Amino acid sequence: MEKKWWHDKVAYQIYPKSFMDSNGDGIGDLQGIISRLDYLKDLGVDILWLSPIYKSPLADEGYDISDYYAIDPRFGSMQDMEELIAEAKKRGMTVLMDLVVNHCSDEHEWFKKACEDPDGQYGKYFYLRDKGPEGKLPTNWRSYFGGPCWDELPGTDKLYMHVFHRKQPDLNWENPELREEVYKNIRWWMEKGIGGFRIDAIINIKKPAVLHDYPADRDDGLSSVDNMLMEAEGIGEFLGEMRDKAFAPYDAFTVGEVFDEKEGDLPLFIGENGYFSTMFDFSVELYGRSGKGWFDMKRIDIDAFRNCMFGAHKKIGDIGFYSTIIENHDEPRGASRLLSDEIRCDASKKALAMVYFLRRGLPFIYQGQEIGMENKKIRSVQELDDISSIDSYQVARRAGLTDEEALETITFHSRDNARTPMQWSDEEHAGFTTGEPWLKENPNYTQINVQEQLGREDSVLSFYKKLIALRKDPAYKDTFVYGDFVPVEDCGHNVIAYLRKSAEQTILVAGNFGAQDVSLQLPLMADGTAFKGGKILLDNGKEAYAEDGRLHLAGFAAAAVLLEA
Ligand code: TEU
Ligand code: CA
Repeated sequence: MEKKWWHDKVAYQIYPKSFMDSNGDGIGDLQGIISRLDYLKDLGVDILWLSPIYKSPLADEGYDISDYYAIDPRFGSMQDMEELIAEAKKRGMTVLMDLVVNHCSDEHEWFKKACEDPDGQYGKYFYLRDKGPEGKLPTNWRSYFGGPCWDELPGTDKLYMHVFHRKQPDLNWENPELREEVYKNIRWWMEKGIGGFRIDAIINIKKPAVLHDYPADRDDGLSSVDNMLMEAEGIGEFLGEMRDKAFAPYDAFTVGEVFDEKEGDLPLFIGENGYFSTMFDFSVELYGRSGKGWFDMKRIDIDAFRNCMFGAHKKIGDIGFYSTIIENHDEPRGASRLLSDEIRCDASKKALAMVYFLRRGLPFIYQGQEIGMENKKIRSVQELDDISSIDSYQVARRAGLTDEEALETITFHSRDNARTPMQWSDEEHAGFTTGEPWLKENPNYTQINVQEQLGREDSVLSFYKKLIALRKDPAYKDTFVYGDFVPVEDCGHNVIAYLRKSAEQTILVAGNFGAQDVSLQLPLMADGTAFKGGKILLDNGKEAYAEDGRLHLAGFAAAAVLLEA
């Protein structure tokens, strides 16, 4: 395998609106990020992915872009952005922008021009259709955020398609002129000195040749977008072209947000000369999904988490590298989702960090994860900001859940959980802003915050630092980056264990997520004999030792162990 500059890096996702506010308006901004670059450098991360900061009405918090060449004034100016890129570079870090090109904003000038002249040049940038008899919509697809995928094109008698919110009209990738506009924009940003892109919702850019109805799957008479995605063929032509014309000339690092790729497509996406450098492993995010809606999702536990992880590695083998996560800006906090109330503590948060971080793949940390931030208790639907949660709450109510039941289940999955302000200190508003934060902070900031954990040797934050240092330690780096991932299949209830194996080394990574001590049979060496013991490279402060072919883990213990013959 050809080695790439990014293979041994660690990435960090910043949700700018909630990271750090520099001017007291309650909204995080670029100067705020710049002021925390030393913190990120000290943590040990290399790649910084910024959720969108382009000009936007923020209907979907920036995933609705009205100008791809401008910074939204709420986040700062282009000069601030240039300063951020330069300051990051000074510290050996590189910045990724979010590429949101399945759709733009209905406030983008392309869309405004399409409204003025639907039959003209810009009409072809979108999916426009005539209304059918008696107002029949062109298709019965249900948008991700609820309601039909079609709305009236303002000032005309036509309709436009949006698979997300109505303020996010889908761009027509069949139009070569639109594609060239996208590539031009990518090159423009690469010229500014960014390292590459995280690529939003990309699977949605390809629609079937003929747009038509599918059988309704809820009593709203609509049908999930998934059906059309399954039918759509040929996305590779677009993605290959984008790679060749926009990414490759700059050796851009790209990470795809790819849900629902087709069976067997993984090599095309992230294999040798794939469309992207890497893509996220979303097996946890997909676990327990239900066609009925969020309210019907099944909760994941440690055993199911282990199955997701092992399944993903089986699927990818050595085709390429996944990017691994336990949370992001669309998901519950990993510590709340994967650790039930009974087992959630600092030790299990560290164990969770260890077992996902030392997998084969590129680890991404989502802001606040490194201090163990948790879901926020939301008491009423009025507290919700996220459009997706609000819709999902209504779906749950219509399905017959009481207000209390609907709130409980929706707020567990709410995207707002990850979007509460970063908890910097125990000062008012968690030290995030001197004003009123745009989204209320999690009241647990008085206990969980960066300032408290920074100097404390046994904090979750200190553990993340050690983990990053271990992964980059020249003595083990090749094994952690390129070594095989070998699952320990029968490790038992609430335990996750696997080997990272290179020609020279075998490192066992194991976490016990239960309160009881466990003793694991170590796997055999290649020659069929037993490993005698092992050197603990890192543990989470709970007792762990390898002896006579077994690994002993106290309750909630986790360790990375270099096995010794
Ligand atoms: O998310 C896309 C997304 O969450 C999914 O709807 C996905 O396309 C679907 O599950 C496929 O099965 C991205 C962003 O991360 C999110 O914040 C945005 O709201 C969304 O795209 C629209 O830009
Ligand atoms: Ca601000």
